[in-house]
Amino acid sequence: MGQSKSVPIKILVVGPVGAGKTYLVQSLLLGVNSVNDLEPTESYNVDIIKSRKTGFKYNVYDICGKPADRPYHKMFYDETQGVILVINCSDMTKMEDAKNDLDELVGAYDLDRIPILVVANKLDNHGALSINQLTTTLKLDTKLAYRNWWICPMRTKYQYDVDKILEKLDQIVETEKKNRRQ
Ligand SMILES: Nc1nc2c(ncn2[C@@H]2O[C@H](COP(=O)(O)OP(=O)(O)O)[C@@H](O)[C@H]2O)c(=O)[nH]1
Ligand SMILES: [Mg+2]
Repeated sequence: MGQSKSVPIKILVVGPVGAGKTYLVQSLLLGVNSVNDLEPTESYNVDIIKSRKTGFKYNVYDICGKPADRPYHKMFYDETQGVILVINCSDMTKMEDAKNDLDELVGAYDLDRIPILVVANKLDNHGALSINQLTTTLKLDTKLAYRNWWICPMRTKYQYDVDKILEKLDQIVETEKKNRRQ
C-alpha cells in the first residue's frame, strides 16, 4: 500500500446492491449523522477520505453492485491497493451475488495479493448472520487463504463501527508498508 502520506491509496469498495457500500463510504467521509438519503449508485463514485489519526489519504472507489456491471469491475483494478467487500449479513437473497463478487476478486490477476477487508454489514438487523456464520457461508478462510484479509463487524448507524473500519484500513496500510521493508 501507499508509501507516502500525501499519495492517495486506492481502495475499491465492492459488494452486492444494497449491501451498504455507499452508506459506509459516506459515513467514513461525513460521519454517520450527516449521511442523507442515498440514491442507488449508477456506475461509481470516488471520494477522498483522510484518516485524522495517521494522515493517510484514501482514494475510495464505490462501485455499483449490479451483477450485470461485474464485467466492468476490471477497469477499476489497476493500482488498487486494498479492497473492501461489503456484505449485507441480513439478506440471504444476495449471498449468491456476494459469493460471485468474492470469486471475481480472488480470481483477478490484477488483485493478486491485494489485502481484502470484508465488512459484515447490517449486523443490527434481526436474523443477521454472525461473523462466524458469514465466514463459513462464504468459505472466506479457504478462498482468502493466500492473501492478507480481515473481517469487521459493521452497523453503519454506529459511528464506533465506522471508526473501527478506518482504524483497520490504517493498520492494513502500516502492516503492508512494514512487510515491504523487510
Ligand atoms: N439496518 C441497517 N441498514 C443499513 C446499514 N448500512 C446501510 N443500510 C441501509 O441499506 C440501504 C442500502 O445502502 P447503500 O449504501 O445505498 O447500498 P449499496 O448499494 O451497497 O451502495 C440504505 O437504505 C441504508 O440506509 C446497516 O448497517 N444497518
Ligand atoms: Mg451504492
